[in-house]
Amino acid sequence: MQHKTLTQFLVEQQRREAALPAQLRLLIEIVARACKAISISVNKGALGGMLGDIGSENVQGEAQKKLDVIANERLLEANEWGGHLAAMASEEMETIHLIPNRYPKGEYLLLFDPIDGSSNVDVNLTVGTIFSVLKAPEDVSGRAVTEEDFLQAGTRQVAAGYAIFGPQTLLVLSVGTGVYEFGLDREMGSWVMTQGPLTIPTGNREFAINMSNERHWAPPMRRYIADCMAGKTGARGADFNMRWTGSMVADIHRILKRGGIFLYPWDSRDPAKPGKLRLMYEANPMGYIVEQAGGTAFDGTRRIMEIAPNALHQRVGVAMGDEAEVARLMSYYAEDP
Ligand code: AHM
Ligand code: MG
Repeated sequence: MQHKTLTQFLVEQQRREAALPAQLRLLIEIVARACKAISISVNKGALGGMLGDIGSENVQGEAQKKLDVIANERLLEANEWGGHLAAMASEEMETIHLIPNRYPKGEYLLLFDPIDGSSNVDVNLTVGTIFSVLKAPEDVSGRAVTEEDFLQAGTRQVAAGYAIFGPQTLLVLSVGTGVYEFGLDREMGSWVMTQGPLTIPTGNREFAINMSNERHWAPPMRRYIADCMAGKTGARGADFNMRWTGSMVADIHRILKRGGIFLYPWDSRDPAKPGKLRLMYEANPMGYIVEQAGGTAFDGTRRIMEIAPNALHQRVGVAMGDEAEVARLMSYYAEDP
């Protein structure tokens, strides 16, 4: 069977009635190409001197891995010259990255987490690259882009996706017309569609959470997990299974394929950090993918994609996946706000 390439898919999207704009198509092709380069670096590991810390901290105060920095550079370099972007923002950079004056400025804003799950890099477990695309305000062609231009709700995303570097390298993407998966064919050097549109299977009794934080969670979160843990004789009347990879991309990918719920909830440790995950680089793009696949994404009080951001590196509580499971958790929060 002849498989469809990413390029063919994007051309088809361009020919639809609600056409994918040419600049957005170019943007996705370039991000996908950068993800190929990142995949090569990830695969080289120790043989290419890719492992370990670089000895610096990022804006979040986290130790930066060599691959965090390399992947960040690959994405910046690949996306500077095409004329499709007004600016970029990254989990690994304190502030936004402007397009150099020597290149034309485009209509879009690109945000990314270059290596998500980077604590897994040195132990050869799955990591990924997450990206989110917003439209720049119309007047940016005549002025400098600012951080405020990026502070748009997730509902304004025009595309989002992730590359996952696991046993296979895959690209999972939505341009607002469902979620599609592409595998990296290393012989051809191209992304080839392997599945889509993806729909989250319902009813899988599997949750993903870092249980070691239990004592810090809010009461409704503790109740939800206690019910899952109680087994057949408890409130849920069923046994649940648990999985936690330490890479959001891997946990969300599993949920897209076989269902369940992913949780990194609000916790009480640091009032300035309502959760671990970042709204703009993790929760919004993954929320977009999950909703496009029929799931729900919720922060404890509201739909994640409706949050009006107040800072580029803002953190947020995250619950996403199977709509029925997220709805149940939402009802616990509503009963005990
Ligand atoms: P990172 O982007 O710095 O790698 O951090 C995000 C990761 C997520 O992929 C994952 O769900 C979470 O952090 C794991 O956290 P923990 O170390 O508490 O298990
Ligand atoms: Mg991350």
